[in-house]
Amino acid sequence: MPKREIEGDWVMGWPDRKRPEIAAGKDADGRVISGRTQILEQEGLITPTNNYYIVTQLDIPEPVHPDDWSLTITGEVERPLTLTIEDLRKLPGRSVRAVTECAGNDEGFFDYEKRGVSKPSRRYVPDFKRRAALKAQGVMPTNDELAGEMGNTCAMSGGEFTGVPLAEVLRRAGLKPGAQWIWMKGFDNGRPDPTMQYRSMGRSDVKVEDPGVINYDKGLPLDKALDPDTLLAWAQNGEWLMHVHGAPLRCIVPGWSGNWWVKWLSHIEVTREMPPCYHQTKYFVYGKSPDDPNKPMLTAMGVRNIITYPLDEDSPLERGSHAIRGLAWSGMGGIAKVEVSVDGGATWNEAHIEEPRERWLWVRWSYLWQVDAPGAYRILARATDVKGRLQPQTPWNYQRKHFDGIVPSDVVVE
Ligand SMILES: Nc1nc2c(c(=O)[nH]1)N[C@H]1C(S)=C(S)[C@@H](COP(=O)(O)O)O[C@H]1N2
Ligand SMILES: [Mo]
Repeated sequence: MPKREIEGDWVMGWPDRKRPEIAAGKDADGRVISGRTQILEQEGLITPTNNYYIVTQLDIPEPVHPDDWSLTITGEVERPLTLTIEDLRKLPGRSVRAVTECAGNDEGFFDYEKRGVSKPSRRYVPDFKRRAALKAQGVMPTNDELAGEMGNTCAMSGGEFTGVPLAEVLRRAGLKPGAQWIWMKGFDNGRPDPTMQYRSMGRSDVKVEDPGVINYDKGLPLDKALDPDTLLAWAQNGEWLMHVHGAPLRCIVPGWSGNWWVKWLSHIEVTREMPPCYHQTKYFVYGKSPDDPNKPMLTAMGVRNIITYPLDEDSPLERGSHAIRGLAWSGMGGIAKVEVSVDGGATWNEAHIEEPRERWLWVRWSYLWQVDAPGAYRILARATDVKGRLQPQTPWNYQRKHFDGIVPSDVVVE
């Protein structure tokens, strides 16, 4: 056999296959402040921590030594508590494997569906260096540039989180009758950058509210807070949380979009009314237009499903057999069925779903396609979750959150 060189990286002193890397945005000191995952390069279900996407709405706080940190629980509770990491680690814990997905992931596909703009590539990852340069010059990107700033399919990752159920901590504190909202507060602060919202809407001709300097916070409804899989987590993928992912402690809210997963948690206040969090009422909301008076907060994701192979740009394909592959997951836990069509939706075939089928993680699926005739093919895949929900669940909304539509792969076979 001819000996081939292994092209890629040196890992532990040995040549190794090329490994996917995070696309990182850095601050002026070279510290990573944002990141996007190369999910199409991922094998298996768990995204390695150093490839896990990173999104932050405000300024990343300076790290706090875990021994100098504690969590306070106040408000509508019988016994206000102050807990250290060691206190939390003495409680009955659990690990949960779940997809973290930014609410704006794949927002560009809304425009493809609604306005017939050309299909975005799932391989598109924004150029954070260009973004940093524009920001340094104080230049506002154009609407077109804004539309491309989120990237596609790269603000989602799958991880294993270890911590203690939030319900367990609330039980120790003792909820008073009438307690309805669990207000989770991060110790990061800053003034929301209006470009974030312009980017989300894909337009910059709307007045965006300026709340001044705020802390990042969200008010979790009691039901979801008491779900045993909603965690206060100090570890991810078998090691302590990294600072960029919210160390020493963050929330894990499986099935609900990333913005609920409050990082750098320092204070929980239990309230009767929904707390007035800026990101809950002004940013992570549905609504038909910026001045729609009805802007419900985002909660569970819909039914998500993406074809990872073949994509349009994998054309031309050779005649023969191809494993059509993808990932599917649901905001309400578990995928029941995935179907694939290779004739533009005229006929559907059930895909094979690979084990394990965990409720909050994605499943990998595949369908073996035998194609003998050259031509153009439209491949579609649709998922149904264990609650019987089909794609799509989420209608177009002005902030373009929670896209869960069916995106075809249009390929040519030669
Ligand atoms: N304290 C705090 N928590 C936060 C945020 C933030 O800005 N501050 N951003 C949220 C958003 S919008 C997302 S998508 C997730 C991203 O989590 P990750 O960076 O660990 O992937 O964190 C959420 N938690
Ligand atoms: Mo997000």
